[in-house]
Amino acid sequence: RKPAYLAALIGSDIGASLTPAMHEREGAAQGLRAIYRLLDFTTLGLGPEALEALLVAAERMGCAGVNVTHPCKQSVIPLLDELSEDARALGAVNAVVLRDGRRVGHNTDWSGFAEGFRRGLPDASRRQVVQLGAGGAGSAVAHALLTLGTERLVILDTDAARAAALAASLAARFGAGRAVAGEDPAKAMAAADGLVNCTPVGMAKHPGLPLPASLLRPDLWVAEIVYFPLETALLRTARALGCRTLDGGGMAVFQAVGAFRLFTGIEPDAERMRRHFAAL
Ligand code: SKM
Repeated sequence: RKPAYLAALIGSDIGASLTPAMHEREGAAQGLRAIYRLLDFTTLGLGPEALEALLVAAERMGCAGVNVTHPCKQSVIPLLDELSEDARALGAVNAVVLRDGRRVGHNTDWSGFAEGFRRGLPDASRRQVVQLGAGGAGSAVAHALLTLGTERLVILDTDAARAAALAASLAARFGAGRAVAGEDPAKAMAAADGLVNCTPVGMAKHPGLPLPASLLRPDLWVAEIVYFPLETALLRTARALGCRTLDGGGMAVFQAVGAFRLFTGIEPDAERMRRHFAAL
């Protein structure tokens, strides 16, 4: 009999997640009996205070690990035995390895974005980058960009205090001046090599552009983290102008690649997982 691989995603309203299919398909291709379940607070009729009960359930079922998503990426931390260095720095966990009665938290969101970027825009200059959105996803993407060598990251958010708080926390970790909260989008864009959108604008429920199209130029690269739909209005507009673009699929796939590696100890075939994602 093939070895079993059990995992789960814990979060609210996660019915449309493509993560289970990516893990199960890759697991099967690696010769495992892979089952990846959704533990959805909404469909279970539970509140987020049930997080610990769901973690215990996953452990008792023999899950090798769980991904956690909204609204649990911070609230899971006090329930863990250990954190990876990057998860601690980010203050956010999206992957928990369950082994020998211990729970170890990791963050494959930032490493997923970084890997998608390296592959998708390998030689793009990332010295000066404008980032729209300072929420949870934005904090992972900013960590990735600074790790990839961005010298100056200008963060814009409709909530100026949130942009300032993220910039301050990044500057404390990566060095003064490497991340700043911007005020004037036109000024920030004039000096930028690239733009990354970490706001929900562009999703079906939030249509439109996250900044005026007049601020785009053909020599910019433009990256998205939205992947429902893969082609947002921003990417369409940027591509029509001649910009190089990176869609949100990279981060979605490579967070799963990283989690699969952590949970199973097996090196997944990233290209196969990417092809599978594209076919979903
Ligand atoms: O961090 C990821 C998580 O690992 C999986 C996920 C999903 O499948 O919806 C979303 C992100 O939060």
